[in-house]
Amino acid sequence: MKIYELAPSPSARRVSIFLAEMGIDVERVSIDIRGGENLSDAFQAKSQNGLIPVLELDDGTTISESVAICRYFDEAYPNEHSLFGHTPLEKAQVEMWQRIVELKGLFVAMQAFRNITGVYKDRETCVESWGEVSRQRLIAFLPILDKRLSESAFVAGDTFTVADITAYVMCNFMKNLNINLDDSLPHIQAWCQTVSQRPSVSQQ
Ligand SMILES: N[C@@H](CCC(=O)N[C@@H](CS)C(=O)NCC(=O)O)C(=O)O
Repeated sequence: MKIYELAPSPSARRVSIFLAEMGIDVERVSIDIRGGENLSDAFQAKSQNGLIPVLELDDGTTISESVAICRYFDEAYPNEHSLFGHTPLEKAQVEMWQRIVELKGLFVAMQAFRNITGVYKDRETCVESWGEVSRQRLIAFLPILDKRLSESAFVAGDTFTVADITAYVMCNFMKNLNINLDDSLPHIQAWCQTVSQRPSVSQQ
């Protein structure tokens, strides 16, 4: 089994933190995405979306999309971590927050970065003004997350879940957009401090 990735990239980090939480070690193959290695025929044959990360199982089956990869490990390795929730209600709440943080936060941050910097202009049309709009949308989402974290210790409830991994990766990625967690976001600040001390995060 192997994971094709670029370790510091946000999507690869989501999987790495998840696997560290689970205590699972998987061989990694580094892909030079900025150099376009993911555009090669060899990589495209493995990846359903042309992006990293990709999990390749021993029988050659491949799985793209970071959350799908995390779900595979959660289901295939019976565990008590409940990173996707345990009860029907918890599972729904984790899914809800995971989707909210991804669609209003991390995905928007990635769009802002790609369009403002033009980092992938060799493969897509970049619109700087759309990047700026995305950056503002991300800033507008932060008070929503802060309010949520004033209500519960973690994003989806009382325990650390995959939704926290997505939110933490998003908060870390924001520095690439010159967005800081200022004092108007005290609950995100405190939660970030807590999450940053987890071995799955601090030891990578
Ligand atoms: N929704 C996907 C996003 C994957 C993604 O955007 N990967 C980026 C790195 S973070 C990538 O491969 N970029 C290379 C490219 O766009 O050509 C996931 O969660 O796996």
